[in-house]
Amino acid sequence: MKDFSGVYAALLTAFDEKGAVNFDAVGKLVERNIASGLDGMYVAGSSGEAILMSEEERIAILEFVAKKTAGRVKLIAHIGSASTDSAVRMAKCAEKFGYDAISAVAPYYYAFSKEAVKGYYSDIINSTSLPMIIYNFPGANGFGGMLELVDELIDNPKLMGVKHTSVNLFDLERFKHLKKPLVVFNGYDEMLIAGLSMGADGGIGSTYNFLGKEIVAIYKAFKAGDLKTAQEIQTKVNRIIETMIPYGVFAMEKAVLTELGIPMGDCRKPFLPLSEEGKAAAKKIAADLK
Ligand code: MN9
Repeated sequence: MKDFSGVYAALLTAFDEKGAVNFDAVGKLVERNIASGLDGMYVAGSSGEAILMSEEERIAILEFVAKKTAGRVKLIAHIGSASTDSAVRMAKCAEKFGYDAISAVAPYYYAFSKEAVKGYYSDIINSTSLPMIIYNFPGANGFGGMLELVDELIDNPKLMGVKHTSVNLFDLERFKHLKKPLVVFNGYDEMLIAGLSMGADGGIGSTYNFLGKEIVAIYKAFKAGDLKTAQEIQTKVNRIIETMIPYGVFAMEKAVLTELGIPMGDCRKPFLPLSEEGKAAAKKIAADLK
């Protein structure tokens, strides 16, 4: 199996003034991420606002990014949905488009039982030949039983890894020490070196879209055993993330990228447009990066 370790941008989706996907801008962002030295992209996940997009739009993004990337970096397709059937349809498309792996958040909205969530993952995993990276994001859907569930699914040879978006780094470490070695990704960018210290094989993050070079430098320094350098860059990154949080992280990331020359547009409703203060803060972040 491919070596999946490394750092992946959780690709943002650009929208035009009418709110439609702006493929031209998405293409530019793909090129920026590849040029930053990132190992790959995680496509149509939370950061890509996939939850606010139709199945057709998600499939169109998956296809576009695969064609644009053409094998230059690794690609993970997020195909998670509230509906198993929809997730399976998107997983089959990801396989057809040549993705390296699929990933799915637990089904949301209804408080599904652990057995139901287990059925969802089994159905998706059995629908393609691709490896699966389970997206553990308890903050989004309230599903907190993922460690136990992954342990129950561990014998499935296609279960390959976990994207762990949680501040519970004890669980992150435990995912690394189940019956078989899983590939574990750190999900909160502001805690990247903490996740790596607890055994994560890499990270997947939204800020990587504009801080790709810094993230690659953190990862390389950490791997080389230079914790001091890794901490210094993490602190630089975290000063920026701290500024973004009050205004909305995705809207701020889009505004920074727009300042850097890629017109990302607004986030989809019900996200609100970025405030004037937020725009000024984004301008400053972009100016400091230039
Ligand atoms: O994909 C992102 N996760 C979520 C990863 O947004 C839930 C992160 O990159 C965060 O946006 C980032 C800021 O909190 O760490």
